Amino acid sequence: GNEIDPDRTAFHFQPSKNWLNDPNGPMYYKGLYHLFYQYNPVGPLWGNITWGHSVSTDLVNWEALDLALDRTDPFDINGCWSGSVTFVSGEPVILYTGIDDKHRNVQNIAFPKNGSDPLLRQWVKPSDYNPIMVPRGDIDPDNFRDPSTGWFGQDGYWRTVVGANMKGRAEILLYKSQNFTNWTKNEFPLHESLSSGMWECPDFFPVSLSSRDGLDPSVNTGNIKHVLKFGLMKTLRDYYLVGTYDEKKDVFIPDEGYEDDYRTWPILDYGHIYASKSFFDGKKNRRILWSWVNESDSEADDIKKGWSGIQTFPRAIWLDADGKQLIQWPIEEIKSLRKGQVQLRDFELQSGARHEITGISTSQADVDVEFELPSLEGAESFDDSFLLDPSKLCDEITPSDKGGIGPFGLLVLTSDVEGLEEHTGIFFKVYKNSDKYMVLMCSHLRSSSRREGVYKPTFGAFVGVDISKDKRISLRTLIDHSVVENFAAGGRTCMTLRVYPKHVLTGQTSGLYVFNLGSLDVNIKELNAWEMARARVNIRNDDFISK
Ligand code: DQQ
Repeated sequence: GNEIDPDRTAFHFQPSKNWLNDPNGPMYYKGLYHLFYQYNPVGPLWGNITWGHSVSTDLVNWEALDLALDRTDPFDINGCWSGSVTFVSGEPVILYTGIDDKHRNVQNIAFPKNGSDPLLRQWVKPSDYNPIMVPRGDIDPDNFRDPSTGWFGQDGYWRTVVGANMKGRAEILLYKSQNFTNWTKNEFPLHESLSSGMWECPDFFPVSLSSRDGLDPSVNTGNIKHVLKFGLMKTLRDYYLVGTYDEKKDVFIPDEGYEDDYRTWPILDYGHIYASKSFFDGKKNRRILWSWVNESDSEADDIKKGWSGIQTFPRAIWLDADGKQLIQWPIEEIKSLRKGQVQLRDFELQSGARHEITGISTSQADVDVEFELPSLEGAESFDDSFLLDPSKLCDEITPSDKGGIGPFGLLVLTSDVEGLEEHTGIFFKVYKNSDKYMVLMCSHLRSSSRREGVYKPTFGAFVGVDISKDKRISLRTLIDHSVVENFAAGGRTCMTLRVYPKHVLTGQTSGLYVFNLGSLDVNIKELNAWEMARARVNIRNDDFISK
């Protein structure tokens, strides 16, 4: 019979069926937001990669269009892989990676067939230009991909960067062009690394040091920095470096303290995302980030449900006033989905307490909580070896260990009040390391699901915040059936989780709790939780129904 698919999300972007991976070429054009994405049109596993395409007026509700790019030409016959959009004389142009008839990675260009169609339904890939970049010399033809959004220099040249493996060295290759169709590789890469293996999906953009506003990719004056963001194939995580772009030398110089050791680089999201892509939203002058969230259940499950992969809820991103950290925060449009609300104020969460948040349904929810500590005395210390591996420290925290400050936080997607057999914890613990107080953020997935074949790691991160100032730490959590996005300290540290509760299969509803297992009482300064409405996301008649 027809059964509601319990893992399907209500306000996250996903196609009506089949496989999705990287977000591609997001843009705002003539009153509409566009999102393209890596898409297998014939099945729920990776393969036959094309560009799916959807449009939206508010980044919340989406209408599905036909494929934007398909495998039709010798230069992309084996796949239309990731790429970006650049506005050239006001018109959007796509740069993307094609897997050609010789199975090489090449870069291609595509133009709107009809620029006056705001839906940009059809794209042309002129064979007199394509491919526009081919792997020559030391470039490994299997690892040369993902052209970035272009930017325009004072010298009248366009630039774009492409990730490449050069005999074991990761290079962010820089290409230049006067007309956007004929490209020449620069002698030097924008940046390179020996430590980290192939870099995928490079994203390079300016950020303001004095405002949360986003900047057009070509801005290179004023009180700004540049960010180079990328995915490492080796760890399947996205990292970013903050630094300066020297346009004359065409190189990116990371700020002081940089080492060529990926274990020391900030991670964009310490949970489960990859291949993120940002764009400048000219409508609201902000930079918006999309990230692919892969499934953590088994391939057999994906085949059964007929789909795999979602995008994070769009996040505004900007540089913190400290000039070091990127801040990510769900875009304000999310408020249009909020319905019932519950609130706690100055609520004492005593040592050992667990308190249920009732009055709203919590499998589709937006939760915002601020914890306040009476003191930082009694914070435990940890071994320095955990500094580079916070998830290991998180692994050592168990419910029976009555620590110093924390663990305190949220339990989400819990089953039955008695026993909470299924539950996912997102929590904090405050430590003292040398003379510094450090906030550890953890997420335990070990009890998130009783289903077989689900990947249930522990995630950990040190939150980039100085808690000694106001002794407060905040957590924003978006819960949407099988995804939980977490934003600590106003978006300084993010952790996205996939959770596959089994209890919902028997009609049980999920619970939400605040808890404190530390020996110190914690005050909930304020907690607001909203039930969320279902957005209209690529709906077709057979949607939300499986089997
Ligand atoms: N996914 C695409 C590639 C990219 C990778 C292929 C990252 O272009 O490097 O689907 O997830």
